[in-house]
Amino acid sequence: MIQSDLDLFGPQPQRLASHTVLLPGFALGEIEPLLDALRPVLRAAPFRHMRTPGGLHMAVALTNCGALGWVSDEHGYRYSATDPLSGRPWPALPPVILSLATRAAAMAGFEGFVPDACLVNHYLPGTRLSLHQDRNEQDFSQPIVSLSLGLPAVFLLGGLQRADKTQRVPLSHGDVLIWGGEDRLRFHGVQPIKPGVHPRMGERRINLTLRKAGS
Ligand code: MD6
Ligand code: FE
Repeated sequence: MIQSDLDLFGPQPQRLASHTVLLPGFALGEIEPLLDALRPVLRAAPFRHMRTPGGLHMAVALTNCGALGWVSDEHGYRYSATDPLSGRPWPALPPVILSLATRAAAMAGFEGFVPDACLVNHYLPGTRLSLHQDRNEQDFSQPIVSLSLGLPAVFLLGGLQRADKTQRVPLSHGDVLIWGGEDRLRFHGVQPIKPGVHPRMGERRINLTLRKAGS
């Protein structure tokens, strides 16, 4: 039997909602350059556990690169131009990461996406991210581009109300998820990461979310 031509190009984009697109394995051809770019970022701005405004320790460890970084403390959630740990600006957004985000966004129909913030989340097995909306950015007309690395996760894609039912979306190493438009304010979260060791990344999941946070 002759294989369908489509199969020769690897997994195809999947539309999960009207303005939500999963690009399976989109980053697989550039993992090493991405990791090379991430290493100096993590040296300058190490992962840390921030506190929620309610005083709880966040299970996910995080850091940022780009002009703006997402931070959380007793005053609330917001974007800051400086790393509260060092008092210095966040490390610059590496060109290879910026390029990946712009290309992925264009594939999903968001031409001209230029992020100014990259939130880097670190999950150990057992870590989850509870259902939330991303609404600290100035301009909700811009999408968010999310890159998954390491251990697989189940992403929960909800609706515009917290109580809406959620879709379970498996995310693997190298997958890129883009969402915007009318999906931009959907509730979402990550189920607890299953124990495991990823052959390249070890016992962790790292997720990069690229946003246009400022105006
Ligand atoms: C994560 N991601 O996948 C957490 N937010 O680790 C997010 O919270 C997220 O992946 C907005 C858009 C895409 C995302
Ligand atoms: Fe989010």
